[in-house]
Amino acid sequence: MGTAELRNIAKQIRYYTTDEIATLGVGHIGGSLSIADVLAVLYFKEMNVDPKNPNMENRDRLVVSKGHAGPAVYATLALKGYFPMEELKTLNVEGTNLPSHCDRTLTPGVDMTAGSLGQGISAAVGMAKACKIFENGARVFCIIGDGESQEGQVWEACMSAVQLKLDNLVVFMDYNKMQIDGTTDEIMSVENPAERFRAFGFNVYDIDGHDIDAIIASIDGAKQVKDKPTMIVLNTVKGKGVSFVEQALVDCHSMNFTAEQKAAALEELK
Ligand SMILES: Cc1ncc(C[n+]2csc(CCOP(=O)(O)OP(=O)(O)O)c2C)c(N)n1
Ligand SMILES: [Mg+2]
Repeated sequence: MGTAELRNIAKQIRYYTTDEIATLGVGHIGGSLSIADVLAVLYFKEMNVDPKNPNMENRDRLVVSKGHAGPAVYATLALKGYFPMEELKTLNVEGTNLPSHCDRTLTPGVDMTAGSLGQGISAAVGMAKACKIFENGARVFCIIGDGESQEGQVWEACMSAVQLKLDNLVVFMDYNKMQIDGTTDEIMSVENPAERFRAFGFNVYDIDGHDIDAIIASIDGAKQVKDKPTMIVLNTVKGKGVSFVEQALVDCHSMNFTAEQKAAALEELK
Protein backbone atom coordinates (compact mmCIF):
# COMPACT_ATOMS: atom_id res chain seq x y z
CA MET A 1 0.00 0.00 0.00
CA GLY A 2 1.39 3.44 -0.97
CA THR A 3 1.81 6.58 1.12
CA ALA A 4 -1.37 8.28 -0.11
CA GLU A 5 -3.49 5.23 0.72
CA LEU A 6 -1.87 4.87 4.14
CA ARG A 7 -2.54 8.55 4.82
CA ASN A 8 -6.17 7.90 3.98
CA ILE A 9 -6.26 4.90 6.33
CA ALA A 10 -4.79 7.03 9.14
CA LYS A 11 -7.54 9.57 8.50
CA GLN A 12 -10.17 6.85 8.73
CA ILE A 13 -8.61 5.55 11.96
CA ARG A 14 -8.92 9.09 13.37
CA TYR A 15 -12.52 9.37 12.17
CA TYR A 16 -13.70 6.10 13.69
CA THR A 17 -11.67 6.56 16.89
CA THR A 18 -13.34 9.92 17.43
CA ASP A 19 -16.75 8.49 16.54
CA GLU A 20 -16.32 5.68 19.11
CA ILE A 21 -15.29 8.02 21.91
CA ALA A 22 -17.78 10.77 21.10
CA THR A 23 -20.62 8.22 20.79
CA LEU A 24 -19.80 7.00 24.30
CA GLY A 25 -19.39 10.63 25.34
CA VAL A 26 -16.00 10.35 27.02
CA GLY A 27 -12.61 8.75 26.47
CA HIS A 28 -8.87 8.90 25.90
CA ILE A 29 -8.96 10.86 22.68
CA GLY A 30 -5.57 12.64 22.83
CA GLY A 31 -3.26 9.65 23.06
CA SER A 32 -5.45 7.68 20.65
CA LEU A 33 -5.27 10.25 17.86
CA SER A 34 -1.51 10.69 18.25
CA ILE A 35 -0.78 7.10 17.18
CA ALA A 36 -3.13 6.79 14.16
CA ASP A 37 -0.31 7.11 11.62
CA VAL A 38 1.89 4.40 13.09
CA LEU A 39 -1.12 2.08 13.42
CA ALA A 40 -1.94 2.61 9.72
CA VAL A 41 1.62 1.71 8.67
CA LEU A 42 1.80 -1.31 10.98
CA TYR A 43 -1.50 -2.96 10.09
CA PHE A 44 -1.79 -1.92 6.43
CA LYS A 45 1.83 -2.29 5.33
CA GLU A 46 4.21 -3.90 7.77
CA MET A 47 2.70 -6.58 9.92
CA ASN A 48 2.29 -10.14 8.81
CA VAL A 49 -1.20 -10.73 10.21
CA ASP A 50 -4.41 -12.37 9.04
CA PRO A 51 -7.69 -10.93 10.34
CA LYS A 52 -9.38 -14.24 9.51
CA ASN A 53 -6.87 -16.06 11.71
CA PRO A 54 -6.00 -13.66 14.57
CA ASN A 55 -4.02 -16.32 16.46
CA MET A 56 -1.85 -17.40 13.51
CA GLU A 57 1.26 -18.77 15.16
CA ASN A 58 3.94 -16.94 13.20
CA ARG A 59 2.08 -13.59 13.08
CA ASP A 60 3.81 -10.34 13.91
CA ARG A 61 2.65 -8.98 17.26
CA LEU A 62 1.77 -5.52 18.48
CA VAL A 63 1.72 -4.61 22.16
CA VAL A 64 0.09 -1.24 22.79
CA SER A 65 1.68 -0.70 26.18
CA LYS A 66 -0.16 2.62 26.58
CA GLY A 67 -3.34 0.55 26.76
CA HIS A 68 -5.62 3.58 27.18
CA ALA A 69 -5.25 4.10 23.40
CA GLY A 70 -7.59 1.12 22.91
CA PRO A 71 -10.12 3.12 20.82
CA ALA A 72 -7.49 3.76 18.10
CA VAL A 73 -6.49 0.09 18.11
CA TYR A 74 -10.14 -0.98 17.73
CA ALA A 75 -10.77 1.40 14.82
CA THR A 76 -7.67 -0.03 13.11
CA LEU A 77 -8.62 -3.66 13.72
CA ALA A 78 -12.18 -3.09 12.48
CA LEU A 79 -10.92 -1.36 9.31
CA LYS A 80 -8.55 -4.30 8.78
CA GLY A 81 -11.51 -6.71 9.03
CA TYR A 82 -11.03 -8.38 12.42
CA PHE A 83 -14.63 -7.60 13.40
CA PRO A 84 -17.58 -5.60 11.98
CA MET A 85 -17.31 -1.79 12.01
CA GLU A 86 -20.70 -1.75 13.78
CA GLU A 87 -19.05 -3.15 16.90
CA LEU A 88 -17.13 0.10 17.35
CA LYS A 89 -20.35 1.60 18.72
CA THR A 90 -20.02 -0.67 21.77
CA LEU A 91 -16.84 0.94 23.12
CA ASN A 92 -16.73 0.45 26.90
CA VAL A 93 -20.43 -0.37 27.30
CA GLU A 94 -21.57 -3.26 29.51
CA GLY A 95 -20.70 -6.63 27.96
CA THR A 96 -18.56 -5.20 25.16
CA ASN A 97 -15.54 -6.83 23.53
CA LEU A 98 -13.99 -3.36 23.29
CA PRO A 99 -13.13 -2.11 26.78
CA SER A 100 -11.49 1.31 27.19
CA HIS A 101 -8.11 -0.38 27.71
CA CYS A 102 -6.85 -3.26 25.52
CA ASP A 103 -7.69 -6.79 26.67
CA ARG A 104 -6.31 -9.77 24.76
CA THR A 105 -8.99 -12.10 26.16
CA LEU A 106 -11.82 -10.01 24.66
CA THR A 107 -10.78 -8.50 21.33
CA PRO A 108 -9.67 -10.50 18.28
CA GLY A 109 -6.33 -9.10 17.10
CA VAL A 110 -5.25 -7.65 20.46
CA ASP A 111 -2.01 -9.40 21.42
CA MET A 112 -1.55 -8.09 24.95
CA THR A 113 -3.69 -6.78 27.78
CA ALA A 114 -2.46 -3.37 28.94
CA GLY A 115 -3.50 -0.40 31.02
CA SER A 116 -1.15 -0.61 33.95
CA LEU A 117 1.54 1.54 32.38
CA GLY A 118 5.07 0.18 32.12
CA GLN A 119 4.16 -3.47 31.82
CA GLY A 120 3.44 -3.91 28.12
CA ILE A 121 6.99 -3.36 26.98
CA SER A 122 8.18 -6.14 29.32
CA ALA A 123 5.64 -8.47 27.72
CA ALA A 124 6.87 -7.39 24.27
CA VAL A 125 10.45 -8.25 25.25
CA GLY A 126 9.31 -11.70 26.38
CA MET A 127 7.36 -12.24 23.17
CA ALA A 128 10.34 -11.19 21.02
CA LYS A 129 12.59 -13.60 22.92
CA ALA A 130 10.03 -16.38 22.48
CA CYS A 131 9.82 -15.69 18.72
CA LYS A 132 13.61 -16.07 18.58
CA ILE A 133 13.53 -19.34 20.52
CA PHE A 134 10.83 -20.75 18.24
CA GLU A 135 12.58 -19.33 15.16
CA ASN A 136 9.19 -18.41 13.70
CA GLY A 137 10.47 -15.29 11.95
CA ALA A 138 7.88 -13.09 13.66
CA ARG A 139 8.54 -9.49 14.65
CA VAL A 140 7.21 -7.77 17.74
CA PHE A 141 6.16 -4.12 17.76
CA CYS A 142 5.36 -2.13 20.87
CA ILE A 143 4.01 1.39 21.47
CA ILE A 144 4.88 3.14 24.73
CA GLY A 145 3.93 6.60 26.01
CA ASP A 146 6.36 9.31 27.07
CA GLY A 147 4.63 9.73 30.44
CA GLU A 148 4.63 5.94 30.68
CA SER A 149 8.40 6.04 30.31
CA GLN A 150 8.67 7.52 33.80
CA GLU A 151 8.04 3.96 35.00
CA GLY A 152 11.30 2.23 35.97
CA GLN A 153 10.02 -1.02 34.45
CA VAL A 154 10.30 0.51 30.96
CA TRP A 155 14.06 0.95 31.37
CA GLU A 156 14.51 -2.51 32.87
CA ALA A 157 12.72 -3.94 29.82
CA CYS A 158 14.96 -1.88 27.53
CA MET A 159 18.08 -3.22 29.24
CA SER A 160 16.79 -6.77 28.73
CA ALA A 161 15.99 -6.14 25.06
CA VAL A 162 19.55 -4.97 24.43
CA GLN A 163 21.12 -7.77 26.49
CA LEU A 164 19.05 -10.36 24.60
CA LYS A 165 19.98 -8.79 21.23
CA LEU A 166 16.32 -8.62 20.20
CA ASP A 167 16.64 -7.36 16.63
CA ASN A 168 13.07 -8.60 16.01
CA LEU A 169 11.72 -5.95 18.43
CA VAL A 170 10.73 -2.45 17.33
CA VAL A 171 9.46 -0.08 20.02
CA PHE A 172 7.76 3.23 19.24
CA MET A 173 7.67 6.00 21.81
CA ASP A 174 4.69 8.30 21.33
CA TYR A 175 6.56 11.48 22.22
CA ASN A 176 3.58 13.84 22.43
CA LYS A 177 5.20 15.62 25.42
CA MET A 178 2.06 15.35 27.56
CA GLN A 179 0.61 13.06 30.18
CA ILE A 180 -2.52 13.36 32.40
CA ASP A 181 -1.67 16.25 34.67
CA GLY A 182 0.70 18.32 32.59
CA THR A 183 3.62 18.22 30.21
CA THR A 184 6.21 15.50 30.71
CA ASP A 185 8.82 18.24 31.17
CA GLU A 186 6.86 19.72 34.09
CA ILE A 187 6.25 16.39 35.81
CA MET A 188 9.33 14.22 35.18
CA SER A 189 11.21 15.01 32.01
CA VAL A 190 12.12 12.36 29.47
CA GLU A 191 13.80 15.05 27.39
CA ASN A 192 15.79 13.85 24.41
CA PRO A 193 14.58 10.26 24.55
CA ALA A 194 16.54 9.37 21.39
CA GLU A 195 19.82 9.97 23.19
CA ARG A 196 18.64 8.10 26.26
CA PHE A 197 17.67 4.99 24.28
CA ARG A 198 20.85 5.18 22.19
CA ALA A 199 22.86 5.21 25.41
CA PHE A 200 20.97 2.06 26.47
CA GLY A 201 22.18 0.34 23.27
CA PHE A 202 19.16 0.66 20.96
CA ASN A 203 19.25 1.38 17.25
CA VAL A 204 17.34 4.68 17.29
CA TYR A 205 15.34 6.88 14.90
CA ASP A 206 13.96 10.27 15.89
CA ILE A 207 11.19 11.25 13.47
CA ASP A 208 7.98 13.17 12.86
CA GLY A 209 5.44 10.63 14.10
CA HIS A 210 2.82 11.83 11.63
CA ASP A 211 5.10 11.37 8.59
CA ILE A 212 4.09 8.07 6.99
CA ASP A 213 7.22 7.89 4.81
CA ALA A 214 9.51 8.49 7.80
CA ILE A 215 7.76 5.73 9.78
CA ILE A 216 8.18 3.30 6.86
CA ALA A 217 11.85 4.28 6.35
CA SER A 218 12.62 3.74 10.05
CA ILE A 219 10.99 0.30 10.10
CA ASP A 220 12.94 -0.56 6.95
CA GLY A 221 16.11 0.63 8.69
CA ALA A 222 15.36 -1.64 11.64
CA LYS A 223 15.22 -4.66 9.32
CA GLN A 224 18.85 -4.07 8.31
CA VAL A 225 20.19 -3.95 11.87
CA LYS A 226 21.39 -7.17 13.46
CA ASP A 227 21.63 -7.93 17.19
CA LYS A 228 20.06 -4.67 18.43
CA PRO A 229 16.46 -3.73 19.21
CA THR A 230 15.12 -0.57 17.54
CA MET A 231 13.48 2.43 19.17
CA ILE A 232 11.56 4.84 16.95
CA VAL A 233 10.80 8.09 18.74
CA LEU A 234 7.61 9.48 17.20
CA ASN A 235 7.43 13.24 17.69
CA THR A 236 3.66 13.64 17.76
CA VAL A 237 0.86 16.01 18.66
CA LYS A 238 -1.57 14.79 21.28
CA GLY A 239 -5.06 14.94 19.76
CA LYS A 240 -3.68 15.21 16.22
CA GLY A 241 -6.31 15.89 13.56
CA VAL A 242 -9.08 17.57 15.54
CA SER A 243 -8.20 21.20 16.17
CA PHE A 244 -10.17 21.78 19.38
CA VAL A 245 -8.75 18.55 20.84
CA GLU A 246 -5.19 19.59 19.93
CA GLN A 247 -5.82 23.04 21.40
CA ALA A 248 -7.09 21.58 24.67
CA LEU A 249 -3.44 20.58 25.29
CA VAL A 250 -3.12 18.54 28.51
CA ASP A 251 -6.91 18.59 28.92
CA CYS A 252 -7.25 16.37 25.83
CA HIS A 253 -5.98 13.29 27.71
CA SER A 254 -9.54 12.16 28.43
CA MET A 255 -12.33 14.40 27.16
CA ASN A 256 -16.09 14.59 27.34
CA PHE A 257 -17.93 15.17 24.06
CA THR A 258 -21.23 16.95 23.54
CA ALA A 259 -23.33 16.17 20.45
CA GLU A 260 -22.16 19.49 18.91
CA GLN A 261 -18.49 18.68 19.55
CA LYS A 262 -18.95 15.23 18.07
CA ALA A 263 -20.41 16.71 14.89
CA ALA A 264 -17.65 19.33 14.63
CA ALA A 265 -14.86 16.79 15.17
CA LEU A 266 -16.25 14.32 12.62
CA GLU A 267 -16.77 17.12 10.09
CA GLU A 268 -13.07 18.02 10.40
CA LEU A 269 -11.99 14.40 9.91
CA LYS A 270 -14.17 13.70 6.83
C1 LIG B 1 0.89 2.21 36.46
C2 LIG B 1 -0.11 3.25 36.07
N1 LIG B 1 -0.10 4.43 36.71
C3 LIG B 1 -0.99 5.40 36.36
C4 LIG B 1 -1.91 5.16 35.38
C5 LIG B 1 -2.94 6.22 35.02
N2 LIG B 1 -2.64 6.81 33.71
C6 LIG B 1 -3.34 6.45 32.62
S1 LIG B 1 -2.83 7.26 31.24
C7 LIG B 1 -1.67 8.12 32.12
C8 LIG B 1 -0.78 9.13 31.44
C9 LIG B 1 0.16 8.48 30.52
O1 LIG B 1 0.86 9.44 29.78
P1 LIG B 1 1.50 9.01 28.42
O2 LIG B 1 2.22 7.73 28.59
O3 LIG B 1 2.31 10.17 27.95
O4 LIG B 1 0.23 8.74 27.51
P2 LIG B 1 -0.34 9.58 26.26
O5 LIG B 1 0.17 10.98 26.34
O6 LIG B 1 0.18 8.90 25.05
O7 LIG B 1 -1.82 9.48 26.36
C10 LIG B 1 -1.70 7.76 33.46
C11 LIG B 1 -0.82 8.35 34.50
C12 LIG B 1 -1.89 3.91 34.74
N3 LIG B 1 -2.74 3.60 33.75
N4 LIG B 1 -0.97 2.97 35.10
MG1 LIG C 1 2.23 11.42 26.40
